Amino acid sequence: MENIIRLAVQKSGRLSEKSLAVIEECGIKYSRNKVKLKAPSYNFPLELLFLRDDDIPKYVAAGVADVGIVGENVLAEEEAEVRVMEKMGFSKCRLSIGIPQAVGYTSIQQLNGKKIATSYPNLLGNFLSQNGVEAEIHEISGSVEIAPGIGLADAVCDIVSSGSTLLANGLKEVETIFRSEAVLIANPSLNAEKESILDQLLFRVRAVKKAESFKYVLMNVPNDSIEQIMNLMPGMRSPTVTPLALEGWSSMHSVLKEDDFWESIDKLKSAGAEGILVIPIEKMIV
Ligand code: PRT
Ligand code: ZN
Repeated sequence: MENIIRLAVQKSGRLSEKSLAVIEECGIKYSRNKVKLKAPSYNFPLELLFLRDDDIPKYVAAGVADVGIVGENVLAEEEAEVRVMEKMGFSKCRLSIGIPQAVGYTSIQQLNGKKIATSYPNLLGNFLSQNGVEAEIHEISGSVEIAPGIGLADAVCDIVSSGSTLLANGLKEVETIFRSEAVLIANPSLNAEKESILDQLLFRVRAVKKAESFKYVLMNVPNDSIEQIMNLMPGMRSPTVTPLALEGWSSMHSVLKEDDFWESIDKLKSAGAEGILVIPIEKMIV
């Protein structure tokens, strides 16, 4: 029985850098030779495999890799049998239908009988049939967005992030059919040893992810506002409060959720907090 897990990440592309950054933040060290497909870690029982993103789901399903990091869009399109263990919170995008800007849009029914170019025939096909639309799906592997402009299709179904690619090609987004982000997937039947390494990996990944969604906050507060501020910032268990040399004031330390950041800061200020310092957290284990 092999006592390592093989983690498939995208060789080069939009997922690569962030996938490797998470591995590094998990304290997993490896040396990479750019021409090689594999990189073993020397301080964690893991080997990295560098693959094209489209191949990751089937390689994980087949057990060539034990785990992988891939976009949900690719996973859903490939329909591979894997377990989704964790949403990674990066490479967020959506799969949308775009039509020429000059064409008015009233409803999805308008796509009946039309030709739609995409690299996602399964996801598009399912969406169209759920909506009772019969359209011709024209599968192309790249530069989907130029298809209407060169007369190859009436519409596109492609990944959108900022929307600027659609815009630059004279298209507008009319339907969102799928929302995606990078996920960590695993083979459905790992042996006990690999499963336990996966647990250790997930523990670290979650600590890194959690840290990213919180900030450490230090501030000076008038003593008679401590209770009010404590209610605004419950912290991990409860905030740390230590007296300042200045009579009537304390220093308060706690954590704040990134999502509520500005709203919380405004409330803290109106409750009398001063000298607010906000510090990134590297790892967070609760
Ligand atoms: O070579 P390999 O097959 O491994 O890579 P790839 O070229 O197939 O994929 P890659 O690296 O482009 O994307 C990998 C994954 O990143 C995708 O499967 C998505 O999960 C995710 N992702 C996030 C994106 C985008 N954002 C994105 N903007 N994938 C593609 N795009 C493209 C899109 O196809 C379109 O051409 O960017 C353009 C749209 O971007 P905006 O910002 O102009 O809307
Ligand atoms: Zn790809």
